[in-house]
Amino acid sequence: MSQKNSPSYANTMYRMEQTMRWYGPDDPVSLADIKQAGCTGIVTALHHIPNGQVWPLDEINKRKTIIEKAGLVWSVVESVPVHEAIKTQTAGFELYIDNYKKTIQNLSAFGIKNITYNFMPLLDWTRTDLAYETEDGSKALRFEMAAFAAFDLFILKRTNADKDYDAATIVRARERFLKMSDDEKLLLQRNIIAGLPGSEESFTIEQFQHALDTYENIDRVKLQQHLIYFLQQIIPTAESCGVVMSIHPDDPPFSVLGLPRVVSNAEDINALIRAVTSINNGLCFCTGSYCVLAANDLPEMVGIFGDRIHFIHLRNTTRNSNGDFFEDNHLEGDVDMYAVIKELVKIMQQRKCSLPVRPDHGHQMLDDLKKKTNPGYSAIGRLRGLAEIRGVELGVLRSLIEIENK
Ligand code: DNO
Repeated sequence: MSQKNSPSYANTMYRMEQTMRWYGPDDPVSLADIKQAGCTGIVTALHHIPNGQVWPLDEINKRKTIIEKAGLVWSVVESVPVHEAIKTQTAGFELYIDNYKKTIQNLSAFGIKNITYNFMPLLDWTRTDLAYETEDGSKALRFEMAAFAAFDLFILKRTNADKDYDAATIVRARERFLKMSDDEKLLLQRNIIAGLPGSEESFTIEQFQHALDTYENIDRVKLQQHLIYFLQQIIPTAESCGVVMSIHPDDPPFSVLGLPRVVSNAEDINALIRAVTSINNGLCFCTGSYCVLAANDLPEMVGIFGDRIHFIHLRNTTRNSNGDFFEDNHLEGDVDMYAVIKELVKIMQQRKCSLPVRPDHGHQMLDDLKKKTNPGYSAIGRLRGLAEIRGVELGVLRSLIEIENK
């Protein structure tokens, strides 16, 4: 913003802390690239530490030092994964909770105070297609219900899977499956269960069938109880170290493969807040995930839960009546991004703080189409998304200032 055009008080307003996810030293997108995109913060995790183990102080320090040498800060941890035993409350879960607390303390010792996690059974985020060609030739991530049901019914062959789909979806799934080549079936299977970037679990079909059995007796109510128990244990530790915990919503926000979901809408969030009222029990507000449920009113949710939104993923999705959705350009799709950003800007002024925001995913486009990229995490698509978001934020801020001064 040029000095001449910007009123000086605009500089006193709180703005988004611009961040990007970085998968560590092997990420094809470098810290220097992220800096050039205009970010000041990094969102990362120690993906090499096995799920459930304490993150050692020296490993945290090593990662933090690399980030700071590049002139950036480690703003958010995404994610400290929650061990499956904690979700199912099976053998060893108390020990894994203790380990989780120690990891919170260790991160806090280095001034890293914002931790994201999710409580999705077995799979983290799920898509059927990682290279869906959009109108302009760029590639997006997509969830196609018929392909997903085809996997469930005819590849995984899950018991009673047919009860989870309506008749029309089953017909579409069968047609879809019959037209798939063996390679396409394998790719679909890999997309769904072999783990997308950031997922800490990866399964073969046999392993997955076995893993599904661990949820045989766990319904929505039980999973919610387990999440609340986990929060009751870890939030006092987070509070005593000044760490905020941000839960990522279910992606997609509905039951998949018969697995229960507990963080999909405002009602789910309210249940967590009622049980553990501390503000450290917070949210990662992921617009692209919540938006897939048409009933979720995102700007309203920001207004209601604004005091406990500690981290924001801005991403857009376009859905249709078959239950499909694809990740659209950041300012196109079903998320009213202007309205969401406007609410966030207001919340930041009320709370007198900047909140870390990352452009969540982006299309694979331009030069990145020729490169090997982490699906959703190529540089140029995210750069485009961030630039658009930042432009909307500036417009909102300036118009709020003008209204105030009229
Ligand atoms: C996908 C991400 C998720 C997210 C985790 C948080 O791109 O939004 O993998 O990091 O669910 O624990």
